[in-house]
Amino acid sequence: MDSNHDGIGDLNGIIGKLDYLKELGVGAVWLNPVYESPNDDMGYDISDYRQIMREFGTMEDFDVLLREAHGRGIRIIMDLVVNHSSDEHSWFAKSRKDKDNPYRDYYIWRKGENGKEPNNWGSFFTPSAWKYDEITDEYYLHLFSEKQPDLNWENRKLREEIYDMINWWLDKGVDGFRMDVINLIAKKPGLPDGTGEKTISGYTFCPENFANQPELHDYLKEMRAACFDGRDSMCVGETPFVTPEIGRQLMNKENRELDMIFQFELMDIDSGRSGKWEIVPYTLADFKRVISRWQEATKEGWGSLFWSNHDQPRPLSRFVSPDTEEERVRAAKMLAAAMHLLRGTSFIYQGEEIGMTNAPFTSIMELRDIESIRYYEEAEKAGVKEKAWDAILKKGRDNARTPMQWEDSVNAGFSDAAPWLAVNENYHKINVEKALADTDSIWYFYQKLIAFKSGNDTAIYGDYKELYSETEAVFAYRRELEEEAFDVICNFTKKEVAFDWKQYSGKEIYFHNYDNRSESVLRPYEVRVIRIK
Ligand code: ISL
Ligand code: CA
Repeated sequence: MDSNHDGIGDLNGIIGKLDYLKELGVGAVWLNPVYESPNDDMGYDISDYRQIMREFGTMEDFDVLLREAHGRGIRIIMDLVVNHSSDEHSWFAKSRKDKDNPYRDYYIWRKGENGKEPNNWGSFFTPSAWKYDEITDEYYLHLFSEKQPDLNWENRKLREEIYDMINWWLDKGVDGFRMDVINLIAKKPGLPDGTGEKTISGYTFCPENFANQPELHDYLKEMRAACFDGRDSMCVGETPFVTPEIGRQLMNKENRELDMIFQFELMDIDSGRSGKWEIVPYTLADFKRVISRWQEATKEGWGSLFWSNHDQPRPLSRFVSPDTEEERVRAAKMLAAAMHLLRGTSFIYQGEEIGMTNAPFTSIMELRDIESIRYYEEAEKAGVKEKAWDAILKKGRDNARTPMQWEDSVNAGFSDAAPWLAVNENYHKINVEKALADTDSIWYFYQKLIAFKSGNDTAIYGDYKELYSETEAVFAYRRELEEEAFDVICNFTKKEVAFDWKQYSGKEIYFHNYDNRSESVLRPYEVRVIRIK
């Protein structure tokens, strides 16, 4: 929400919507980065970790946000982006000056190899992960854009500066952190060449050399002891490329590393070997297997539940394909129950609660996301821009970044100035005001679901067991504690599926998305949550 007519959402805008969040039942807000940043990657490139981005407000505004949120029983979780900083951070300005200054080693510098990059690593946003710097005739490593140089975690002083900064925010009263690509902070010693396939620009994208390295666990333990032990706080690690085995290590209580992680197996389910832009088919069976595997893996730790955030397309456009307004509403409720009744902490992304959908972009000029823009440029050079555009429409990050749709007025009520990214035109029918006026809306379904999830022990602690796994089109599971159990039964398709409800007759229904019962079928996108004991 923009509070000062510049088309950019801001802290005062959030403060004005805290009552809205409270009403929905939200217990904590994760803020994407709000620190000072040149915004090469929308704030994930921080130039000062102890300042608020000017466009978003001031530190005084931040303190008010913290106080007002806490006053309503809402916690504030910050984004912690410490795999890299901005190249405009003062550390990097000093680091690049000469080879013997004390900041040189805060980043990862290497000599070139025969006039080329030090190794063949490809980056997330650019062809090579190295950028040549004339000043000292060396290259620096950047896994993301060239304006996001990777920090060198082998340097003890750098690590201590980061811990000081974390403690500074915790002392201020923030309740925890979502740690951006935290499992990339340790790189494989010697930075060896990747051996996998080459990308379209000839480099090799090789997570095996920069994700989940053994030293990662040492750094996380050290950070935990230096910052979090003895505090009432929460850390969730954003950890692409983790397997359930590594996940267990990261969130196992005794290990003293993280509290939760975001796993990516589900988000990568439609991605091919060369990454997210290679869109591959998957079946609901694959989908169910991934969910069940992670429910199993988080038994000893604690899971985090999400399929929507600022990096992902909208699930309503990605995992189902409703044609009518009625189908959209039903599908959104079905997806909500399917995801958020699993065991773990639910993360809901803005607009999910009103069923927002992907943006109908018509040209690359409308996009703001560096990832999509850079990919399009590369594809254009390689002569495959039509295919790239198709992939961007399906999976580009701006799909989910369009402004929140508050009401059916200019710019969806987000701002009276032209927003930084255009609003989705469907705000005339999909908006908060409309949702609040209809007791049968997706919004009230979420409100009820959140209240249930926060207050029901079975929903919180109950065991998970997949049901009817052989029934195509259906995802179903049971949550069970000694004295109570319920089944969640979802039709993921818009086809009617034969289903025998007899065994459930007379049982209490916790949630449903059709007014009347049916005896022998699951209707399009139908969900029922039924108490069985
Ligand atoms: O966005 C992705 C898939 O579309 C991922 O590959 C993403 O780049 C990766 O999960 C890391 O994401 C995080 O760090 C990035 C930032 O651009 C993302 O917004 C952030 O969530 C670099 O800081
Ligand atoms: Ca503003």
